[in-house]
Amino acid sequence: MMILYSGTSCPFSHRCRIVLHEKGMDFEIRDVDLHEKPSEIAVMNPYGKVPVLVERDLVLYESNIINEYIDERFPHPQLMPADPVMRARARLFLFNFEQDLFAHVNVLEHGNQKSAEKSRQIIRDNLTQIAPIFTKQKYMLGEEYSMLDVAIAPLLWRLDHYDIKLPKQAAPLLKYAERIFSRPAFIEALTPVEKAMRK
Ligand SMILES: N[C@@H](CCC(=O)N[C@@H](CS)C(=O)NCC(=O)O)C(=O)O
Repeated sequence: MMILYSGTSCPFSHRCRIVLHEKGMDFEIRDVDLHEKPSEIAVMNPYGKVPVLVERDLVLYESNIINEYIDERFPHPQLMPADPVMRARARLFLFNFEQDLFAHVNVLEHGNQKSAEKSRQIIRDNLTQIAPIFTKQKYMLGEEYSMLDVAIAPLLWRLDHYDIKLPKQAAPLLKYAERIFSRPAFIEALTPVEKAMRK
C-alpha cells in the first residue's frame, strides 16, 4: 500500500492527496508536523520536505514526480495525456507552473513581508494572463480534467488565504476553480486545516 507523508496545510502535499483520492485505491496518509519534523523525513528526502511517497522499497519526493508515478501505477482515470506530444507539453506546463507560480507560493509560505507582496503581485498577474483560456475550455488542457488542473488547484484554493485578489478579467479562472473544487476527490482530499482556509 502507498503511504503519503503529507503536510496538513502544504500546497504540494495537497496535490498528491488529490491524485490519491482521484484514483480510488487504498492508501494511507501520515500527517507530518512541519514545526517538529520527524527525523525520518530527512532520511527519506535529502531536501527534508514533504510530500514523500513510500511504496514497499520505493521512496519518492517532489509532488509532480510522485503524482506521475501514481498516475502510471493506477492508470484510471488517466491524468497525464496518453499521446507523447501532449504528454511532453503537459510536462512543460508543469515546469512553467513551478517557475511562474509555485516559486512565488514558496515565498508566501516562508518569505518575509516585503518579498511576499512582490510574489502576490506576480501570481496575480500570471493567473490573470491565463484566465481567458477558460472562456473557451473547461480545463487547462481542454475538455478533460488532467494533472495540470491537479497541480494548480492548491494555489487556487489558497488565493484568499494568501491574500491574493484577482481583477475582474480573471472571472473565468475563478469559475474554472469552482469546477475543480466541486469534484468529489478534491473535497475528500482536503484536510481540516485546508477546509478552514475558505469560508
Ligand atoms: N518542490 C517540492 C516542494 C515541497 C515543499 O516545499 N514542502 C514544504 C511544505 S509545503 C516542506 O516540507 N517544508 C519543510 C522544510 O522546508 O523544512 C514539491 O513539489 O514537493
